[in-house]
Amino acid sequence: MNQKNNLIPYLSIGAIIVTALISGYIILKPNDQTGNQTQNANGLAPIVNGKQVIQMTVKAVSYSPNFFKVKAGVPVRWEITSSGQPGCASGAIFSSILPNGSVYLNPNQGQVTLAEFTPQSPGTYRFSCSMNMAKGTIEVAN
Ligand SMILES: [Cu+2]
Repeated sequence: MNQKNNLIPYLSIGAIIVTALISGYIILKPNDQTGNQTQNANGLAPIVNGKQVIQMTVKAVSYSPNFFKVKAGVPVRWEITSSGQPGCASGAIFSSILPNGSVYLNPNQGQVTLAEFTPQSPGTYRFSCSMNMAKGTIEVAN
């Protein structure tokens, strides 16, 4: 075996390490587009023009923020901003709190998708991407 062939395993390991580092950076890099969720003293979403407004940014495999508290019986306007990071979280959000059970997102960076609904029953509602990797919670209070 000549010198060149002996190098191949090392080059493969190097390629794997570089790939892992790049993937890690893409997944973990900080996102400066995090929505500024302002909350009332009781943790409830603010009401603007009669609607409870919650704002969220979709990252590669997470939501930011990923917890919201709203009041039952008052319309909710859910403003969902795409970070443009690739991943199935950018495709759609699934939750039983949504009238159709899901909302399809505009995956392009900076694009805002609106989901509007009126939560009827108090409780804890989860939302997630189709693979249940990115997860969040909307708590509906009385
Ligand atoms: Cu996913």
